[in-house]
Amino acid sequence: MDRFLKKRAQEGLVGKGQEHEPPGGDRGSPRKRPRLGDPTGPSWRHIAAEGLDCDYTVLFGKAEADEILRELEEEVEYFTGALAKVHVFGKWHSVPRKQATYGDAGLTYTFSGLTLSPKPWVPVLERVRDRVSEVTGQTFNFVLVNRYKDGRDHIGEHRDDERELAPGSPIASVSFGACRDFILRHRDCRGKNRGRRVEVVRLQLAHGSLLLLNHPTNTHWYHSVPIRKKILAPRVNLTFRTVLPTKKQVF
Ligand SMILES: O=C(O)CCC(=O)C(=O)O
Repeated sequence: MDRFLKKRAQEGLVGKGQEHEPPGGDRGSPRKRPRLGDPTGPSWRHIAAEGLDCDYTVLFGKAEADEILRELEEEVEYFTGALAKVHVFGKWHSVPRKQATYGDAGLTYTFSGLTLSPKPWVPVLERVRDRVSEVTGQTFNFVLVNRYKDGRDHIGEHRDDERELAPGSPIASVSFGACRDFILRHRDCRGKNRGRRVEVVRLQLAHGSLLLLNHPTNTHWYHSVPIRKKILAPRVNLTFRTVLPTKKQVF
């Protein structure tokens, strides 16, 4: 995906300042949302702000989340070599976390300027994907796995707004392991040209949780998982996406 290029190019430029952000809870407009579908299903919290629409729930209890984390640690194969590096201002740096992609056969996406196919689904990823589909009614054909070995690993501010995603489709972010801060910042409040004040939205993504980033959140808001040096435990995050099928080229 093009985004990977953009996101990776931003790394090293972000994260540091965010360390100084005070910790806190949600600053959106949390409200209970009726359970989707099955009345015995999870209870949802809706987070809303200008152009921001997210839903949060704890989808897996501790025992199941522990088991899934163990399987993820055994089964996921992460990028190595050039795919685990980022080129910023003429220098190569290691990506400050590990990444892998899995998905349906036949899909392709752009990563570091290369056209790649995701690895075929493995059972633990199918299990989480199917549970997310069950509670949301959405289907997903691709997942990006990010592994943070501890609180020094992080992801800089970016939007998941790449052209390869199906327009208007939600992104389902499922987290296992250490609870980490997830910061959302409105696009008008970034950089030198920030035009106005829109309050930052700070979430904490717990072990076994699901955060749905609904349209148009990724149009208006950037998100990040900043450095938190006191966190020593690993975290694995899965973002399930709907990628458009690759157009066949006709010569
Ligand atoms: O680890 C997370 O919670 C965020 C991952 C993320 O931002 C992404 O996959 O685009």
